[in-house]
Amino acid sequence: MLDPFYLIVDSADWLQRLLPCGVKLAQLRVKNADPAKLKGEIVRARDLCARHGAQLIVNDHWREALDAGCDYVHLGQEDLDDADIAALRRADMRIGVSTHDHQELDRALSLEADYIAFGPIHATTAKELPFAPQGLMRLAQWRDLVAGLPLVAIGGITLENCGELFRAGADSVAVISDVLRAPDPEARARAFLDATRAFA
Ligand code: TZP
Ligand code: MG
Repeated sequence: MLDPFYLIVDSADWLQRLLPCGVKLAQLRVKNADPAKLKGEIVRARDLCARHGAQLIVNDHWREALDAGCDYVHLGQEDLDDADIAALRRADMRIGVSTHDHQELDRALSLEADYIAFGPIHATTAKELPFAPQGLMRLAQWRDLVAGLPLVAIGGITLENCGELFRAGADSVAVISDVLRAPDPEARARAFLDATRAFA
């Protein structure tokens, strides 16, 4: 089962700051880094998470995650087009998959994803998406459709609105801006850990 608080960061520096707060589930989401820098970030993130007993999930870069001996990747639908799922499974890599509609969900279920991410629940500025906010009703529908698979809610999630997402069926809430753009990111991460513990 996934930890109920799923922090998404764009650098190992953020992990160095926020893992000591008690974060146990973190995604490294690096866009547009040069290959050498990317490799270094993944290795650093891997080691930091190992030191803090946290699960690292590497977004997009499944080849580099494999090379670094990581054990969890997050793939979007476009990543699935060229990912070598068989090679990932041979390496015991777990795979989380983003979904936004029924077709994407069917695809994720058919490749036996280890968790299903669903969003954007609310409006978000952290990613441009061709999907309107999905809302709580659709999240509850996803809960039924994914059955026993862990369900991660993402998009526009804040400390104030996260409780209703668990009540609608999310197992974990994935958050970028409400922590990383907070005036005190460490305090915000701790507050999320407190608020979500009840839903573990
Ligand atoms: N995928 C769907 S919404 C989103 C991603 C990566 C961005 C979530 O960021 P925020 O700042 O928590 O809305
Ligand atoms: Mg991707």
